[in-house]
Amino acid sequence: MENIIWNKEIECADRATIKALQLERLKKIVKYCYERVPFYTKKFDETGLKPEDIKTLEDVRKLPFTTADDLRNNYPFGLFATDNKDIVRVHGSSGTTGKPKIVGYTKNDLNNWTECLTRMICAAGVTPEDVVQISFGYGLFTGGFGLHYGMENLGAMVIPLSSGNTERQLMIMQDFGTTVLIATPSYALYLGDEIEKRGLKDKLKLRLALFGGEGHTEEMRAKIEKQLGIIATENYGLSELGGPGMSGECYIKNGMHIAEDHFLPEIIDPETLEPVPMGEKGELVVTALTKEGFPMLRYRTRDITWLDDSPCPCGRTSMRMGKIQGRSDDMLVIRGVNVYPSQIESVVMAIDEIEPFYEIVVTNEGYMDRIEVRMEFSDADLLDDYEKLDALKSRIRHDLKATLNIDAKVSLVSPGTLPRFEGKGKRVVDKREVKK
Ligand code: DLL
Repeated sequence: MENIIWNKEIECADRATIKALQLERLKKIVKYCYERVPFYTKKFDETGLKPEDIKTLEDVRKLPFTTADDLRNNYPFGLFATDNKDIVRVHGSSGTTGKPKIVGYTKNDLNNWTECLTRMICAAGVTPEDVVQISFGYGLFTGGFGLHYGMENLGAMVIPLSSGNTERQLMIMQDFGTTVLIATPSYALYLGDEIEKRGLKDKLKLRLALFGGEGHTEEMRAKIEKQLGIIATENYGLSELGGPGMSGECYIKNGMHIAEDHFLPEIIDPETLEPVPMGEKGELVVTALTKEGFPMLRYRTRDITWLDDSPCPCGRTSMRMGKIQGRSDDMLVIRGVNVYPSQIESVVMAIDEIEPFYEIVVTNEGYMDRIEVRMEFSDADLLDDYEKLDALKSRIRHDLKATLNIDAKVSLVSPGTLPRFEGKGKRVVDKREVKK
């Protein structure tokens, strides 16, 4: 399959060229923020920092951080740098409760966003011949619109279905000959399960999927790829930095290429806030280098990852970021032990007799935290065979203990009974009064 590099000049530029461009843009955006966003003016003045103090890329560390709380405190438009008349679109975070984090785009911002997405989808292997079913939500969520404009810019045929209505998704997938699916991995898993159950795989032309908006384990990706007979790439972004398009895997799948001419990434130790050496894990902090409507200096994403500047066989020279290891606020502390939901997902995916759907329920009995992992067994006949069911439960409990270092209750439920998700999955139900 032809693999297009959309913007060779930037995507394959040597490191010195990229760094020079980043520095030029960093200086410009710092001055822009200082002059136009009172929030930044105040922050700079409090510490005596002047835009002229930014002389090298490393000087980015002199800048103040911006956090999710800063967005909330300035809801809805307080961090915008232009008049509302220059804002042509707003989007927001995907949370369903409370006030969303609102971001705004000027016309130029939308053009840059489309450019970044076009690069990303080409890197994944999409071509103008593809028929692309966008099953990300359209709305305040950035996923649907972001991918939409990128795909149109490339010249692919776009089916703007949005998420949900699985019957219709499957009908259109067959009737229109969809070749590329855009979905959260949770929704792709749900679709894949339905396709398998209905024996539709051979009636489909799917060859590729672009996932994003949430993480998945490699085991989960392999399962969906097999189920649908496709390859799936992973893509990352967040509303605060404009949405998808910040980084995405190429077809080689060895880290997500960052659009470094628009985003300057750093990795910090979330406790000390100091930078960590290249390749080490920490919290991703990003400065948006070109945004006009909603510029963002040193945004603390809370996502844990690492950077990789080694060359990629695809020919792109951009820095890559590793798979998100979890959010620093995703981590559950159970009886003093740190537990990431992704660890549990790895265990679930390794057991053949279990479906890939699961739910993690955390409760508090007295002072004791309890964790229960609910899973679906695949073979409905197991219901009549208590001995086998018990043996399976004990095996899973043993595997969970070996991975998590704590005892978890295992509950096996009938196939098809746990929730399915059309957007991002919500697999943790924390019922504790005081969450740790
Ligand atoms: O999820 C933007 C997006 C849409 C990216 C579609 C890719 C594709 P938000 O709704 O603001 O924006 O959520 C951002 O989702 O901080 C991460 O914690 C998480 N996230 C996004 N992509 C990934 C990924 C969009 N590939 C938050 N792996 C981020 C892990 C991800 N987590």
